[in-house]
This record gives sequence, C-alpha cells and structure tokens, in this order.
Amino acid sequence: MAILTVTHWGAYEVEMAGGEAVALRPFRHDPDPSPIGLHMLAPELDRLRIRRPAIRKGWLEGRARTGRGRDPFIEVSWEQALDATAGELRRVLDMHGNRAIFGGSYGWSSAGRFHHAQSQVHRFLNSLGGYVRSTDSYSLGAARVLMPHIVAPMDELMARHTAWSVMEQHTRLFVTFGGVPAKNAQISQGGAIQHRVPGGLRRMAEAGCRFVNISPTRDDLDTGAPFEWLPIRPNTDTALMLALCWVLHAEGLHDAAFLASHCTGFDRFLRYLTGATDGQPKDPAWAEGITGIPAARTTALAREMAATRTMLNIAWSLQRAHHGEQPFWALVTLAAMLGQVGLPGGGFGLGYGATNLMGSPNARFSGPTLPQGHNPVRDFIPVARIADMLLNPGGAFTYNGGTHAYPDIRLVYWAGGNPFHHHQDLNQLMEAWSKPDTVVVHEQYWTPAARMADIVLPATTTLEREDIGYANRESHIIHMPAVRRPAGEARDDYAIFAALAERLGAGARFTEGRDAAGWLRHLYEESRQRAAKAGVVLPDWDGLRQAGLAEVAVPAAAPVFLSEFRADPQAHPLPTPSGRIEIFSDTIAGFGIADCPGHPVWREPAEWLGAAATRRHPLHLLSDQPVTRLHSQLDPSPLSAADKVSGRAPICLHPADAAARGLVDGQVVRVFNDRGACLAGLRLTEAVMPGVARLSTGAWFDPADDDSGLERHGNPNVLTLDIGASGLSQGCIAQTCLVEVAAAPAMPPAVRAHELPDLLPMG
Ligand SMILES: Nc1nc2c(c(=O)[nH]1)N[C@H]1C(S)=C(S)[C@@H](COP(=O)(O)OP(=O)(O)OC[C@H]3O[C@@H](n4cnc5c(=O)[nH]c(N)nc54)[C@H](O)[C@@H]3O)O[C@H]1N2
Ligand SMILES: Nc1nc2c(c(=O)[nH]1)N[C@H]1C(S)=C(S)[C@@H](COP(=O)(O)OP(=O)(O)OC[C@H]3O[C@@H](n4cnc5c(=O)[nH]c(N)nc54)[C@H](O)[C@@H]3O)O[C@H]1N2
Ligand SMILES: [Mo]
Repeated sequence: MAILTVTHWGAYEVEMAGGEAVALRPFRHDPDPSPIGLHMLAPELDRLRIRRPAIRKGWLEGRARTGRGRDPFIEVSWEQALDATAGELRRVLDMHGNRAIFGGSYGWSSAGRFHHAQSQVHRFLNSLGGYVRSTDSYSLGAARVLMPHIVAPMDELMARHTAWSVMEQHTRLFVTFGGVPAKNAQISQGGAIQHRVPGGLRRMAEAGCRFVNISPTRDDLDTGAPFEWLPIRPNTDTALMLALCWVLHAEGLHDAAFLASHCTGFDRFLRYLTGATDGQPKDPAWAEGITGIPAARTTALAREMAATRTMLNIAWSLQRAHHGEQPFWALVTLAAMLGQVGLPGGGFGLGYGATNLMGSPNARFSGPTLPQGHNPVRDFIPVARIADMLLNPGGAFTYNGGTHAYPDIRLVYWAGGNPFHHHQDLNQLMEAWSKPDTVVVHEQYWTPAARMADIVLPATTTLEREDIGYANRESHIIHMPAVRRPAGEARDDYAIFAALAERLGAGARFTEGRDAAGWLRHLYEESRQRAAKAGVVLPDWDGLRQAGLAEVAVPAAAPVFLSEFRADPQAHPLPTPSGRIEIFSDTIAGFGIADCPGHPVWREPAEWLGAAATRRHPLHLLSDQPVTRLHSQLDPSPLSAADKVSGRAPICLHPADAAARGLVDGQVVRVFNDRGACLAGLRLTEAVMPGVARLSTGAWFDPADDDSGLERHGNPNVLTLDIGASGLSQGCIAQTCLVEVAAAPAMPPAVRAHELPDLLPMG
C-alpha cells in the first residue's frame, strides 16, 4: 500500500525517495480529489517556513506593546525561547491569574488527530490552571446558539443529514439558498477522504431532480445540467422564506397535521406572518421589495414545493450575517409547514456543500481525540468578540440569555489559527492587538498572525510528524507517517508544550508520562473500542501502521434526517424544551432580546442593498470561502497564486457594475468603505448578480507600512463589519458589508505579504 498523508482537503499518496517525500498524488480511492494538497511540497511554501524561534525586538528589550507587525525579530535558541515564554506565563499567572490568559486559539490548524493544535494548547493551559476560552465558531456562530433551542445542536444535526443516495432516489425538487458549493466540500474537518458532493449532485440531476438556486451568485451550484437561478439580494432570504410560508398558508397548502403533532408555536408565528401583529402581511409582493425576486415566481415556487418531494437547503454563509439566526429559523419553519421533515428526500439540509460531511452514508463513531483536561476558569467569549474583549475589559455582553463581562487579558496564546485571517474589521483588530502585554504564537509559516506576535515558536507540519487521519463519517482511518525532516529547528506543538509544562512544574500533568508515540497508540486504542460499539472493526495500532489504512465505511442505521422523530415524536423527541420543532421558542422569547424575538422575523441588516446608506457604498461585498485554499492556508502555493490577478486576490463584479465605473477586466482596483480599503484584481463575470461584489477570503493580510490604512493583497476583512449577529449568539457577520470599488492609484504599492520579516541574530 502507498504511504498516505491526510489534510482537511483530502488524503494524498506520498512518493518517497531517500527517506523524504518528493511528490504527492491523489488518493486512489477518492472519486473527486482536491488539487489543493498537491502543492504542499512547493518551494514557494518552504521558503516561508519559520526555521528558528524568534522574539520581537521591542518585546525582548522591554516588553513594548507598540511595534507589533513592524519591529524586526531576533532569532533565539530554543532554550532562550522556552525560558522567555515560561517566564512570561509565570509572571502573568502570578500577577493577574489564569483569567488574564486568552487561549481560545480559534482556527482550523491541520488534520491529524493527535497533533491537533487547539487540543494541545487547551490541554497545556489547563495543566497550568485554565484560561479564558471562546465558544462556538466563525463558521456557525448564530446557528450553534439558535438550533439547540428549536431542533437540536448543530453537531448532532450535521452528522445526521439525509444521504445523497436517498435524495437521488426520492427528491424531485431541491431548492437551495446559497447553492451547494462543491468548492467548499473539498474540505471536511479532519480530512475529506472520499469527495462525494460533485457526484451526488450529478446523480440527483440525472435521476430527474429539478434544482432551484436562490443565491447572489450562480456558480455555487453545478449539477452538470441546467438549473434555475433566482438571484437574491444578499441577507434578504428570510423575507423570501416568509413569503413562501405566507403562500402555503394562504392557499391551504401547509401540513396542519404535522404542525400540530411535531411542532409548537405555529399559531403565534402565524399572527406575525399574516400581519395580525404588525399590520404587514409577509406576502410575495412585500418580499419582492426586499429580495428583488418577482412575487409571481415566489407564489409559483411555494406551490411547486408543496406538490412534490422537496428538499430545502441553506448555506452556512446565510447565518454569517446580521440577524443570521433568522434565515435558519425561517428555513426550519418553511420545512415544517411543508410537512416533509423526516420523509426520504424531503425536509431540510443545513449546509449540503459546506463541507464533505453532510449526506455521508457512513456510520459515525468518535475518532481519536486528545483529552483537554479541566478548565476551572469560567470567563469566556463568543468566538467573534475578540476585539471587543481586548478593547473593552469589564464591558458587558449578552449571550444565549445571559449577561457576562469581558475579562482583562494580559497574554494571548495562539496555536493553529490565524486571527488576521478570520476576524472582521482588521483595522480595529490591529488596535485591539496592542492591548495585551504579550502575544505568543506557534506557527509553521511566517503568516500575518506570526508577524503580529511577540514570541514565535516554529511548529512542524503534518508531513513532519506521525499521526492518525480520521474525520467524522468518512470512509477510511489512515496512518500518517512522518515523511519529511522538520524544517529548520521546528518542533511538534506537543514537544513545545511538554517542554514549557516541565519548566512550569506541570510536566507530568501535561504528558501523563507519554511521548508522542505513546499517545498515538493510547488514543487509537481508545477510539478502536468506541468504533467497535458502532459496528466498525479496526485493526490494532501496529496493524494500522502496517496496513496504512483501514476502511470504516459501515452504512449508517438511519440515512434519513429526523426519520425516527417523524415516525414517533413521543418515543424520539427532539432535545428541545417541548421535544418538538419550536417555531415559537418560549426560551428565546423569555430572554427578551430586542434583536432576536421568539419566532423567525425579517429584520433589516445593518448594511444591505435596500438601505438608504447605499449611495456611498452601493455594492454588497460577499467574502466567501476560497476555491484554491482552505482559508489562509497554503496561500503562497502555486495553485493559489495562479488564481490571483496581478498578484492580488480577484474581486468578481458583474460587467454592468464595472462598466458603470469605467473599470475593465484584469485591472487593479481599490475596494473601500469607512472601515478600510484594499487593493484587488478585477474579474468580470455574469455569475455574480449586479450590485454584488465577491472577494473570497484568504489572501494574507498585507497592510501598507505607512498610515494609509491600505491593505495591498485583497483581504476582505479590512472591510467587514465586527458586530454580533444578534444579542442571542454574537456570531460573526462577515457577509453583511457594503463597499465601493474604484480604479487603484496609477502606481499601486507592491504586495509584500509573502516576504519574510526582518530576522536578526541574537546579540
Ligand atoms: N470575511 C470573512 N471572514 C471569515 C469567513 C468568511 O466567510 N468571510 N469565514 C470564517 C470561517 S467560517 C472560519 S472557519 C475562519 C477560519 O480561520 P482560521 O481557521 O484561523 O484560518 P486558517 O487559515 O485555516 O488558519 C489556520 C492556521 O493554523 C496554522 N497551522 C496549521 N497546522 C498547524 C499546526 O499543526 N500547528 C500550528 N501551531 N499551526 C498550524 C496554519 O499555518 C494557519 O496559519 O475564518 C473566518 N473568517
Ligand atoms: N475550498 C474551501 N472550502 C471550504 C473552506 C475554505 O476555506 N476553502 N472553508 C470551510 C469552512 S471553515 C466553512 S465554515 C464552510 C463555509 O461554507 P459556506 O458558509 O456555505 O460558504 P461560503 O463560500 O461563504 O458561502 C456559500 C455561498 O453562499 C452564498 N451567499 C452568501 N451570502 C448569501 C445570502 O445572503 N443569501 C444567499 N442566498 N446566498 C448567499 C455565496 O454566494 C456563496 O456562494 O466552507 C468550508 N469549505
Ligand atoms: Mo468555518
């Protein structure tokens, strides 16, 4: 068997020569391999590796808080770096306590179950007595808080979606809000081993299923056959869903029996829907004024949905918006009114296409995971409130019905994430980043997060350490041997934390006496027993190492989402207070949050195309996930570089919008609003509706050295808005953002994102 390695974007076969990896090839059992990983050995990436521990000059000379991202770094020995890091942790712990350390460390880091940077950093900080954590994710901030109140927790729902094969057989109409972007299903957390979305869509279309894509962009769906595209103003889907509900009710097409037996609160929602509570019926004509979708098409679509087996789908991006709870709640309500929830091929899906997970036919069991220990610190933030926390210690925020205070953070510890990729309003984050005394980052590459740190500790990559590859409901569990020598002096995150824990008197607590090899064997054997309970028989650790992989594709017991609940809601209640789908939630209503009442509602987002404010910034900016990368990972690779325009991230505009501004395809443009500005390369396409601009995430943040506030590489997060989705969830709202686009200055500054920082020797 070939030597394998696993990334979030797939498994690859490793060609070796002289004990070192020399080439990567697609995994032979993957029907639709992703090209992203084929470039992981590229010299363009190797050049940007962090080779030695480094400390920012201003910090080393007197812990100056100014100069982050600008000072040169001094390269030091591991002894010096570990002493400095342990000493600073000790100082902060003694003077301010564990509540002054922020260790949320959000980010995707790498695949591989043991060397999972978040688990490592959390376990390490817990061994020292805890840290301030973060909850939820940038991916699903609003949905993770909302869904447990109205159906079930997101993780539960994601792992139980109706299988593609069932939809192929039964679904006759597939209506999706935000497409089924196969570019996104290249990825699954832990490793998309068999890419099934392109094939799943194709087979459904071949079986005669009709697709309707309701999205500002047409190209987020590809079934291999023609489909209907209904362009919709971004962030207005809730209004359309309400209008579809209105038609179903007005024409008596709703399933009153299902609403009575499986749902709660429909009557209260109905008073809002008909306008009894606010004088405004949520009818198709009302929705047309908001969404831009013709009323007659909405009416007809509601009838078509009721007449046949219909699957509704929603992209996660819809809840990454102001009032992002509402489209998810409205979708569930619409599906409940259609009454097909739990029927084969009917009901709803939450992100077919968001990752490779949804629609897998395989059984699930919990794979190997490093235990994170116990965190006695109660302070936390909703993950996307980091800048608010740093800027506003002691300030109050609401979250899921509670009111909490932001802690006073002195030390930020990050391993396996890139806040200068993922956070919104990066100019504000820059300001927030100057508040803590110290920022420690473990990184593999000189990313923006590494450059913004005080102490930078070089970490190994997946290819440089032994690990186990496994993702929920994928087809194989895979042994990942080390296939390269570590770059420079890079060490495993585990080895770094073990050495720090030793210095801080927590060595045994962190390691439990195991080295990395010991942990791999231990974690695998634990998981093997859990797998056996799910009917999956795995070889022992030595057997897996010998074979390289083991198949775990055992069919799931119930390939239809919520089928048990449908069959018997008393025997299989949902984990909601009523045991039913909550169209009205007494719990949420009881929170008394002004911007998230007890049932789905349309609320105008802070920025959108219907607002009076659009004259200065008349384009809605979508910053979706990039085709050629996972977030900012591998941005310097040849694949990512080939997609850029004049070395900058491409911004897609409709030709009419470009013409109105005198702009032409391929030119460098300035994208701006009151929060910031960046340069990007213009790409014209009719796949983006007029009034909308698309600038995918992931170009490494590249602020100009002067104080112009100009970002040179095309990072959309200098433009995005940093407020919470609502007082309920405080989720990230990257998709709520207006901008204007104009020609760039005649001599635009060069991109410098992929240059090394100034590295000076000690002394
Ligand atoms: N505008 C806008 N912004 C967004 C989004 C959007 O839609 N629009 N989407 C958001 C979403 S959904 C997400 S999930 C976030 C993603 O944000 P992140 O997950 O923070 O982004 P990544 O680029 O994946 O960052 C992972 C980092 O970990 C490093 N790394 C990898 N492996 C290891 C390891 O083993 N050890 C260590 N120490 N480091 C490692 C990589 O080099 C990389 O720098 O972005 C969010 N930001
Ligand atoms: N290649 C690749 N794949 C990835 C990732 C990556 O970085 N690269 N990241 C992964 C991660 S962490 C996540 S969370 C998922 C995210 O998965 P999603 O959140 O689903 O991904 P996006 O690409 O942001 O958005 C999907 C589509 O929604 C549309 N859309 C945006 N706003 C609206 C709206 O208001 N209404 C409607 N109807 N449509 C809208 C966009 O045009 C886009 O085509 O992707 C995962 N997959
Ligand atoms: Mo995400």
